[in-house]
Amino acid sequence: MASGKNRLALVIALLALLAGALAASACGGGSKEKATPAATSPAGTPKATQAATTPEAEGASVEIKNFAFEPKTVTIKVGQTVTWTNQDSTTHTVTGDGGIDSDGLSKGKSYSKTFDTEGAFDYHCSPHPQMTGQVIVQKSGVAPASPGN
Ligand SMILES: [Cu+2]
Repeated sequence: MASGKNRLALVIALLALLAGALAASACGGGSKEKATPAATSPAGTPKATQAATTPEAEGASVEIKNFAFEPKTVTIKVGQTVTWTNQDSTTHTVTGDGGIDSDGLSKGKSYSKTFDTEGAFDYHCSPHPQMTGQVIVQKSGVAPASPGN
């Protein structure tokens, strides 16, 4: 059976030819294997841990309402600001220690004071001395460097 053997040889030859052609076309494409190692550097860590708290941006608010300061006592840090707002129809003042000294506040008016010294500062309303309050200023842990001091 020489014909069968010949056919087998022909098939093999054809397959070899095909494989050769495929290999040639693949290599001809110039597809070089890129073995460049990816340089993974950990230097790109995001700096999201920076302190976003600025003491100057915070403080306290006090309402003057029904002949009283509400809240009666506020606690802030050095460098922070207290703002009083009069809700009464009667004119009140904010007068006291530590430079607390407002003009007469008619309804809706407000007075702000920034405290740069730690301590407890009592205040009252001039026309109504029974109205009292207190601002407690605590030392700030991260006081910004002020060359003036
Ligand atoms: Cu008053």
